[in-house]
Amino acid sequence: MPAFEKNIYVTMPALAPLAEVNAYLEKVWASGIMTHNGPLVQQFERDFSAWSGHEKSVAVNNGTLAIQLALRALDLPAGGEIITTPFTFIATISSILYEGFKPVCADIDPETLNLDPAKIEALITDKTVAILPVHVFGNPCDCEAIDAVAKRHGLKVVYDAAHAVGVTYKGKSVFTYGDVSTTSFHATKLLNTSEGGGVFSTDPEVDRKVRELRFFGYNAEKDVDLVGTNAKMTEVNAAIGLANLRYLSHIVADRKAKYCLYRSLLAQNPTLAFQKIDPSCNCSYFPVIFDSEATLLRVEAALRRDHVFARRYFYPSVNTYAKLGITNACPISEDISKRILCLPLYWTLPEEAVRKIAELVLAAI
Ligand code: T4K
Repeated sequence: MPAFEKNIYVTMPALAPLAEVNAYLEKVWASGIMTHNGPLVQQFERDFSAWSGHEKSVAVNNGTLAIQLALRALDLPAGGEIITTPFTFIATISSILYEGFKPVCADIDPETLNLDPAKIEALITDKTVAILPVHVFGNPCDCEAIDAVAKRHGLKVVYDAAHAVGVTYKGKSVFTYGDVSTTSFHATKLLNTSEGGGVFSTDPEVDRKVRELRFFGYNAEKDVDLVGTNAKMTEVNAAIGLANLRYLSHIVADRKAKYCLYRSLLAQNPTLAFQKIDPSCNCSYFPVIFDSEATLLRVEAALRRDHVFARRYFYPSVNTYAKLGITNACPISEDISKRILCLPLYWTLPEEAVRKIAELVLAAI
């Protein structure tokens, strides 16, 4: 008999009661405005900025285009090199390539799993135009050290904060660091609009450009001064986001509590390692690092037999995808990628299930 009757996936969307989404949708139906920076998108941008404590948000249709628009808004020299992390989701790298830049991977810190600021400088060449770190699993990067390297070499910084809703660094929203930050409001994220993303900059010029870029490049005079695209968030997506936003503080607190529970239960086994997290980490994922890939595969298979579907975020280390043409080796990322598994963690996951999954992991090791 499997431990769980129904499948347990790595995550489930955090959803407000349908009636609360419908209350917003009624406004959409009444006005007939479905898209084009409508009133709900504007409200979502204002309310989300207020919740997270940064100045301005530009809502877009996903976290991948958010990175692309951020890169485009910075007017970086065409074809330049961008130093980034190999321990990330493919979208970080594909966005760099899609915008015509060359990704160069610097290795990660083995404890925080974020881009190691000490590894950046050796990779800077006369072609380097920017640094693009990721706040991995919602654990903030060492922004001070990264921004100092960037300043010394006259480079721009774009933070991929896809996992980092609600995260602070030195008391301020992580979205306020670098030249621009981006996030994802995908169904699997703490705050979801089904599909969606956000771009944040304290520079009004970057903010203006991103707004134009998401709307075909039109400026306020309906002239086109940028090569834009269609990256608008719809009113329906904003309605879902506004309803979910009311529960966001509760969702973050719930993740942190379940994260701590997993950690305390699994700490019994000294062969397991965990990401070293900052107190402001939003605990959006629960990654476990095993002593070998063989152990990981054994645990993953055992969980599957009990209908638990953990996920190998992030595997493989993106610098090893042959098609991407990244030539630098990143031994720490390559090693950790083979040994890290994210266990189910989401709002509606019962505490009892966390206890049971931890028990199954310990038994399978
Ligand atoms: N930068 C970073 C660092 C990122 O991690 C991501 C995305 C991005 C940029 C780009 O942001 P977006 O363009 O996606 O906004 C998922 C997500 O699709 C992706 O958003 C996320 N990161 C990545 C880490 O994970 P998959 O292929 O692993 O997810 P999927 O569809 O298998 O979903 C995982 C589990 O969630 C499923 O087993 C069941 C559950 N689920 C999923 C969906 C989509 C649901 O219950 N309902 C749903 O609608 O990529």
